[in-house]
Amino acid sequence: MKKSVIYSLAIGAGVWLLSACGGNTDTSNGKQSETTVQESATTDPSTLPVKEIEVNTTGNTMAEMKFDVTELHAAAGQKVKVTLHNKSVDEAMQHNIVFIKKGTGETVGIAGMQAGLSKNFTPDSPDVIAGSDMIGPGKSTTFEFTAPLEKGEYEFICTYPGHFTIMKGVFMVE
Ligand SMILES: [Cu+2]
Repeated sequence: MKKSVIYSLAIGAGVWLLSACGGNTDTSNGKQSETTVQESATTDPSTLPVKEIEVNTTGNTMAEMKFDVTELHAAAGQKVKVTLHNKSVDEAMQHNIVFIKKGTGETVGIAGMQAGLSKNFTPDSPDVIAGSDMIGPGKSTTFEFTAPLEKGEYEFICTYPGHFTIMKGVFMVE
């Protein structure tokens, strides 16, 4: 198990390095990034501290509603504890936070509508990494999940019908 984890981390690092070398849009310092990748590749994710993330939702209309963050981070394989606070006062503002594979927001959002409220509008799908309960104004909810072992860019959305096109952000696994 441990061996395969390290193997997949090494693959991930290799892919990342290739793209870092090939990409000329990346303005970060290449040397520094390589060091970071090497450190991560030799770190057993189970020894990492739990990453605690607090996210607020704000706004009282479809036009205003949003997450108060646009980008979240975790290390590959790290345990993540997410607390979502719904800061709205309008009863129509029901929200959750669902972590998904990049580019699957529309697919997950539409399948979520069919899944229904009893499933927090979150479908059983390989595109879904983890998600919270759906909560109303003034409520908070906490859940935990393990960040993917594969480094890269993921996304988070609210899967309440009509919200996933507006309420979304980037989840970077490093
Ligand atoms: Cu929402």
